[in-house]
Amino acid sequence: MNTTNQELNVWVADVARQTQPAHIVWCDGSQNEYDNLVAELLETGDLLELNQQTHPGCYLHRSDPNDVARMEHLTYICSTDADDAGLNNNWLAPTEAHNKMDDLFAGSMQGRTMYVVPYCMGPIDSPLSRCGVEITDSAYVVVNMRKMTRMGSAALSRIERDQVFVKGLHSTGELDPERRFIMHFPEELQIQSYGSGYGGNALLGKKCHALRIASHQARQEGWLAEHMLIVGIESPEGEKTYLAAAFPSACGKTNLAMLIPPASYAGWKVWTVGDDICWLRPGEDGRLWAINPEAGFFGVAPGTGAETNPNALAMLNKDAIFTNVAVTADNEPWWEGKSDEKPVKDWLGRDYDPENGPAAHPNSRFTVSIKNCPCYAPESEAASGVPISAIIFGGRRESLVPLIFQSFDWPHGVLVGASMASETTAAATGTTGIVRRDPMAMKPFCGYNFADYWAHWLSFADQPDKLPKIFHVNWFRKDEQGRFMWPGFGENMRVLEWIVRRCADQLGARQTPIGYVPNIDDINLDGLPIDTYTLKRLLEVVAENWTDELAQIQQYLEQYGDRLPAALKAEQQKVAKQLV
Ligand code: GTP
Ligand code: SPV
Ligand code: MN
Repeated sequence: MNTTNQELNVWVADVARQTQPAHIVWCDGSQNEYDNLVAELLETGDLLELNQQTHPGCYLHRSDPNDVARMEHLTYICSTDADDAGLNNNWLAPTEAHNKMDDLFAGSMQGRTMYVVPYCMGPIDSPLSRCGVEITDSAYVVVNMRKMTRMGSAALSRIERDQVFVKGLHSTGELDPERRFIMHFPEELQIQSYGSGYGGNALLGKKCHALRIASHQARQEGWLAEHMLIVGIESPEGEKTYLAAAFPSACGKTNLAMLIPPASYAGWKVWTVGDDICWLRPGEDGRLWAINPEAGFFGVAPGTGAETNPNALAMLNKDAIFTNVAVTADNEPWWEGKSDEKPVKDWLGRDYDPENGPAAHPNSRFTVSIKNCPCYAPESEAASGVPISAIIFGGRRESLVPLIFQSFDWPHGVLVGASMASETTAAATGTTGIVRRDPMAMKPFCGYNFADYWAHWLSFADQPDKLPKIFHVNWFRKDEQGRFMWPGFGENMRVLEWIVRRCADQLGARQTPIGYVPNIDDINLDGLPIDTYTLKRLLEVVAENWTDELAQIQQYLEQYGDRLPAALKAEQQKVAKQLV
C-alpha cells in the first residue's frame, strides 16, 4: 500500500496485473527523482544532452518520426450516449472502447517500469484545482509532467484529502499509428492513451484532463474549462487588467501570453498567468475568476526568435526539454526563426540538408517550467485565481476577418466564439492551411456535444455587467502578395490597449453589423510603419463577404439539429439581418 486512498491502491494494482511491468515506481516529484530519470533517459538515448555551458539542464528528445503531433482521428469521447459526444467528437461506446484498450494494454509494460504520477492541475491549495494520477511506462512523460503540472507528494496529499482524482493510463506501446488510441471516459473520469509519446496524447494532465474531462465536469458544476491563455496587462498607472484568449493550436497563445510591448509603450507591462489552458469560475462578486491549471509551457519552437518572442528565448536557456528541434555545430537547440545560424543536424538527427525540408519539425516543442518565464505573474499562484475583464477569440484568417472587433454583448459573443474558424496548423496531423470551424478553439478538446457546450456558455448571461467583454482578433490577414498585413507579436499590444480601454469604458467605437470596431484614431500607430490606409483595410467589414460567412455559419450550426440552442440561432439570424 502506497497511499491511504484505497481506490488508488486498487487501481494501481489492477493496472499492474493487466500491463505486467517489471517495476512500479510511485513518483514524489523531487529534484532527486527528476535527476535520476534524466540520467536514465540519457543512458537509453531517449534524451540527448545539449550544450551544458550555454544551456544548462537542457536536453533534446527525438520522437518516433510518425509520432510528432496530436492525432484527432484517433481521439475519442466514450460517453454512454453518442449524442452526448456530439458531431464534434469521435465516439465509441464505453464497453467497446474498454475492450479495445484492454487488448492493447494487456502485457504492454512487460520488462518496463510503471510510473505512478500524482498531479494537481492548478495551485495545490486552490478550490478551483483538480487532481489526477497518470500511470505511464514512459520516463520522458514523467519528466515532462514534472515541468507541466504540480506533480508528486503534495498532489498525492490533496488526493488523499479530496478523495477524487482523474485516472489516466498511458503506455507508449509500439508507436504504431494502427495501434494508437486516445480514449476519454468523461462519466468515469478516466483517460486511456496507447501508442503515442507526443505531448497532447501522452501528458494526460494537459488536453485530455484539463480540457476534455474538465469541460465535462465544468458543465455539470457551473464553470468553464477553456483553451485560453491568461495575461495581466499593467498600465503606466499600475492598474492590471486580466484577459483570457482562445486561439486554436499554433495560432499565437504562448506568444501573446509573454508579449513585450513596443518601445512607444513605456510603462506598460504584460504579465503571464498561463499560455494554453484556463479554468474559469464565477466568483461571489459575479465576475469570472481564472486559474491556469498548468505549471509549465509545452510551446511551439519554430518562429520563436529574438524579434518575435525574446521572453521565450530567455526562458529556454536552462532547464528546458526540446522535442524534435534541430541542433547547431555548438550543440545548441535550433529551429526555423530562431537565429541566422545554420543547423548541422535536423530533427531526425540527419546531417542538415535544406532539400529535406525544415531542420526543426514544424510542430517541434519545448517543455519548461512557467517559473522560468521572466514575466511570470506571482498572483498566478493565488488560490482565488485572477478576475477576467475580457475574453478574446481569434484565429488565422488571411482574409475577411478584421484585426479586431468587439461583440455587442455576451450572447453575441458566444456566437462569435461558436463561429470561429482558422487555418489548420502542424499541431495536429493532416493537411495544414485549410480553414475549418474551430469554435472557441475547442474543436479538438471539448469533451461533450458542442450544442450543449454553447448552451452552457449562454447560461452565464445572468450578470451581464460583471461578465467579461468578448472580442475577436485576427493577426493573420494577408495582402494581395501574400504578406501579413499586421506585424503581430509585440505590436499586438496596440490592439490589447484598445481592449483594455474598452473594458474601462474609456473609448467609443464604430458599430458594424458584426460588432464594434475601433475608430481609426483609437489604435496607436506610433513607431509603426503602417499607414492609416492599411489600418482602415485591416478594420473594414465588407457586408457582402460577411453575408456569405453568415450563411456558412448558419449551415455549420444547423448540423447540430435540435440540440442547437435557440438563442444561438437567434444571434446568427440577428447578424445576418443586419447585413442586408
Ligand atoms: P499551441 O501550443 O499549439 O496551443 O499554440 P499557441 O496558440 O500557443 O501558438 P504560439 O504562440 O506557439 O504560436 C504559433 C506560431 O505562430 C509560432 O510560429 C509563432 O511564431 C506564430 N505567431 C504567434 N503570434 C503571431 C503573430 O502575432 N503574428 C504572426 N504572423 N505569427 C504569430
Ligand atoms: C495544442 O496542440 O494545442 C498544444 C500542444 O497546446 S498539445 O499538448 O499537443 O495539445
Ligand atoms: Mn494548445
